[in-house]
Amino acid sequence: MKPKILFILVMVALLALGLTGAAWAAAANGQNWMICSNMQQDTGNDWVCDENFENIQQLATNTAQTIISYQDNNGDGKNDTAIVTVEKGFPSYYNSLSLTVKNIGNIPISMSEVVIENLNPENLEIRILESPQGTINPGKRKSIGIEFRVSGAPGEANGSYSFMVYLNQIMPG
Ligand SMILES: [Ca+2]
Repeated sequence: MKPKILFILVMVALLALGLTGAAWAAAANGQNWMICSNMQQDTGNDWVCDENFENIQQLATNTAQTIISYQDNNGDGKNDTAIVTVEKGFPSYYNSLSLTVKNIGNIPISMSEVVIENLNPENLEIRILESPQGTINPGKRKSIGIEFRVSGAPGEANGSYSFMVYLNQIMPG
């Protein structure tokens, strides 16, 4: 066999080994939690509040809505990220939602792992309603409460604003 052909064969074999190793590592490092479901307060007429979530009240009109969708970023068939988007959000619009997260691993998950990534920090005030000391035990579900408000001066144009919620912990299930 010519050295060049042998070299190519060895490289192909090494590449195949590398790919198998990568696939195995991905399976072994599957996430140990998943996002199952959600509920939200705005199911029709809008809610509003003042700054710092004071004076929450419902309007008699329906302008804005909140869309909650999920992503499976590591492709393991389990949703790991929720994307929350307010459409036609106007200053003072308020909504409260809960995401149900299930621990599918074998160790407790700390609520301090929950991450909220605000994609429009100039237009969204967000707060999580759970204590970071809480935990989700293996096999159990827990609702994560989150509320948010569209900030800005009254009369400012309606906009589309988003944030993402995920857990900062991916480890063997
Ligand atoms: Ca609405």
